[in-house]
Amino acid sequence: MFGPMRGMKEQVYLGDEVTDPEITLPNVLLTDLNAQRPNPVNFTNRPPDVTHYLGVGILSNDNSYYNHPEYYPIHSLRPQNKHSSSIVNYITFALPSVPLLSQPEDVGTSIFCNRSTFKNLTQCQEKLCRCTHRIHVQLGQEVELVVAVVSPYGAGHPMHLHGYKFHVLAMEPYGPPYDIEHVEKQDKESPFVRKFFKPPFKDTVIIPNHHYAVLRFKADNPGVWFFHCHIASHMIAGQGLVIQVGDPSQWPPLPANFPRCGGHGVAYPAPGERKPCTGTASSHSSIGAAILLSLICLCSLDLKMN
Ligand SMILES: [Cu+2]
Repeated sequence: MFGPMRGMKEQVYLGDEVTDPEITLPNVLLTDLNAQRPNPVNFTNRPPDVTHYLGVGILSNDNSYYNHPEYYPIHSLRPQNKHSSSIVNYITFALPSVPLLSQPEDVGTSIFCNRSTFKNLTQCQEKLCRCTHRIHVQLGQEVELVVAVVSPYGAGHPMHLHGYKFHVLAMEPYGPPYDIEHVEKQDKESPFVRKFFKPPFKDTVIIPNHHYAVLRFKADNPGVWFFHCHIASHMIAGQGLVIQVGDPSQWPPLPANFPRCGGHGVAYPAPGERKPCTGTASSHSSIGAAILLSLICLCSLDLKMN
């Protein structure tokens, strides 16, 4: 059952018809609600094994995928015409060219990055930092994600985790400055209040602009799991990361004859045959860029012919 909600001038319940123009609809945050079922994992009021602070949003930096420094520089565009980079902790996610889960032995470690890779993350606010963003947790750890929306553009983001459901222990607005360093400092100096009694249990949570959410799960499902914004354009533009749980030796074996890179759904390897992928995230993107460039050239030719 729902009780009276915050911000109301009078006691109003969900489903009531509100006719008084003086009464504004309240903000109902997810953590105002209770889970209907008992917690699958009985978290008590103790710190998790590991906490990751993740600032998600949109950033207007010098993204070379959209702008050319000479012919189409971002600083020559009106603010409303500027392209934006999708980010988590200022990093734009790049899909790897090799499937991380089924061919970890073919993945070069150089494609990965995270917050600690960059000595000075402020550089990513000016220039694009694009790589396969990964955080690595141990199998069985209690993991907490403190996710804050840091965009200046007023958008919320529906963040979705593959492989798990998580408990939403907290969700609140926070004040400026709107960056993840500020959120982390606040939580460490005066920890955000966590709700351990019947916290909502979900696999997607919409985090409003300039709010944080505290998500917790037990990392008992080994593998590599995508955590991303579910707005398709944000996801494709790089608003996500992968959470690697455990090491490949702890992951379930592949089914027999599982397709390898180079034969997805078409060609299957002979027994014992290996088809290692070649290339990296950047070379993969170069191929994409070459295709895009070819299309642009073809369009230009077509225009000239007409
Ligand atoms: Cu988004």
